[in-house]
Amino acid sequence: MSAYEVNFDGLVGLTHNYAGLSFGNVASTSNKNAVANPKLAALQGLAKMKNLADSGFKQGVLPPQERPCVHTLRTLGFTGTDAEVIAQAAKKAPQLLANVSSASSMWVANAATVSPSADTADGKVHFTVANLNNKFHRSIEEQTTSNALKAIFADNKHFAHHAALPQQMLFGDEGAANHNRLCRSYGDKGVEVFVYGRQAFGGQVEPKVFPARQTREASEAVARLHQLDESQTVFLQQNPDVIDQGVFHNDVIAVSNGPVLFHHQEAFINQAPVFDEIRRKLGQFDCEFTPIQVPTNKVSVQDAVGTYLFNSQLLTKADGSMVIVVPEESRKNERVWTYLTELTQSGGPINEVKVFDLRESMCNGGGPACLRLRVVLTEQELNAANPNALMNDALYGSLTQWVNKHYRDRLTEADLADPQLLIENRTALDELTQIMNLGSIYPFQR
Ligand code: SUG
Repeated sequence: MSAYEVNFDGLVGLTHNYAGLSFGNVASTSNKNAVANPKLAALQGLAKMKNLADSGFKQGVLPPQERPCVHTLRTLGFTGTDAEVIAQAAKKAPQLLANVSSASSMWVANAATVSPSADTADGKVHFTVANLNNKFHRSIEEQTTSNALKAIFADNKHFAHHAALPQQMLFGDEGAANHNRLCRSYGDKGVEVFVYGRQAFGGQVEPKVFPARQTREASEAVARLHQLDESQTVFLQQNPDVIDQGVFHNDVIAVSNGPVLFHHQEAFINQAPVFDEIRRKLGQFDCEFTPIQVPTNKVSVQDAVGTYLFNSQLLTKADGSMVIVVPEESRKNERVWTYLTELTQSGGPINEVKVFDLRESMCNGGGPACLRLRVVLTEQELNAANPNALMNDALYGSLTQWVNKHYRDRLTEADLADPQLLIENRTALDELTQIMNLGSIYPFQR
């Protein structure tokens, strides 16, 4: 059956700021205390969505979350009015206030893992919300993420929603950022490649400096929940040495599309036998596995982390060839740009580069691929999804107007203590749920 890959991008929230919350994510820690521009961040994201929609790709939007999350502060013992809760947290636990104020839900590659209906035993599209257990500021995203996904993919005839895995290190799950699907074309059965950073029950090698966020145990649980057949599932370990160099998710060093796996030479361990397994499993669907390996002598791991070459989107164009969507940082690095020029002229499947300025998100470690969640949908499934979450001229117009009306153009960590920020958030999000016809998805609306 024919199907589309719909990229749902996270809309950047009103509290986008640089609090240095993500140990192991070099951009996040090195930009701690920089001044953020939430309005620019949201407009940069919207410009990418609009450009890709205009180029003929199916594009969706996922809403931001209520921040600061007063609800979480209350569960941690802060009391009084909302303004009092924020004031107390700002005074007694400013780090906590920064955590519950992060706009990190914009990186929706971490929102959930999604398996298309072609792969699942019951023929439904399966979603498992990520628990994001490794970072407190991200672990509080799951409930609203679940509400938003259910508001967009509501029809249980087509869509199956699973709650996040237990909030425990053993089941550390970071969603689609560590999940790749290989297939001949989107509607065909494919092979789902789950990449993990550590095996909790395992004794395998682990990173020494930075945490491995995704466990094999979590990936296996998601594969079971999604009713994936073993003959269509592969588990591959990320190289712990690259995690220690700042590759905190697999999507910082590899990206897939159709039969192509574009990856760095050092991305995985035990690569050869697992690639053979992928080749064999794809073979059953008449699909030829097409890895494109980037050698270290052309692009170092450091270049990959600094430019987000692999945090790119690979999109299939109408004629079957692919475009690679990279951030401006990839153009600025001579080695990476030379590589990209060679790649697109090599006669291989990728023959065009698109460059976007996503600087505000990049400074927190979020490139083009972090900002999007891939959802493969048949025509029928697409028709069943909430149309107000699909990008077009009208939605782009309403959302840019909405951003210009509500967002600040300057935000520092000190500003998070301003009780007005919460009011601005709630006013804006209330309006957004109407624009996108989402119903009541936020704690303040329930
Ligand atoms: O989880 N940064 C995010 C970036 C996520 C990128 N996602 C993917 N690669 N798929 C993270 O580390 C930084 C927040 C701060 O420091 O203020 C942050 O959460």
